[in-house]
Amino acid sequence: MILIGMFDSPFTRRVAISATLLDMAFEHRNWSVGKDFERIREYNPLGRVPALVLDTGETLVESAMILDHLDQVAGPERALLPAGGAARREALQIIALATGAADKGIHIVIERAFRPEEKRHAPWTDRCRVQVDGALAELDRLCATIADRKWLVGDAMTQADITLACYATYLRDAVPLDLSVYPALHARAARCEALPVFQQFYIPFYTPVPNQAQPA
Ligand SMILES: N[C@@H](CCC(=O)N[C@@H](CS)C(=O)NCC(=O)O)C(=O)O
Repeated sequence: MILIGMFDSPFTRRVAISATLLDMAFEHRNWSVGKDFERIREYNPLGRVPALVLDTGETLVESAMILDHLDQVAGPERALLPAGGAARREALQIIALATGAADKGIHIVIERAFRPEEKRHAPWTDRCRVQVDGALAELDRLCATIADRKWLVGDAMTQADITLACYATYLRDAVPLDLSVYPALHARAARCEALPVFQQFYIPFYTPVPNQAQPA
């Protein structure tokens, strides 16, 4: 398999961490959505990352669909998303809120990276910020209610833990925002980020610059 995208993308990062936890090896193409846009479009017509090229030659896009494929290959015993019932519903609810926060955070980042200053619209980014804060406050409340539990859902790490940590770290680095405002969420994300597999796929955030080289 070949995973396309830089690890400062929280979507690419959660795929890399999940594949590694599932013992699935992959080659990596460290391509930027800025300078490598055309190259990425050859694999994903949306020009976004991650894209995962399978050994069959098929290319999967959208991190949720890629993760679904990895779980299918891993089988129900090892899958990172619980198979059903309350555990699956709870994990998906956490993933949904975290995904919404990451998407709104990306709008803020894109406004800054791709629009000239005189064309930026503060009421839009302010609204996004309210939405990010709303989702993180709810996730913090959820984390506070289960602060004594090692993992968010059940007795083992699930996709909810991986996604929450990757997206919270992205928001901290890229928006940027102060996660200590959400202490229970912050503590939980920090515990995941301290694990070797999270560190293996961490790089600091670089604002994408269209058609320009990224720092090494
Ligand atoms: N919902 C998508 C989001 C992917 C996404 O927005 N990736 C960003 C990088 S963090 C990207 O490719 N941005 C470039 C663009 O949208 O032009 C997923 O989960 O894969």
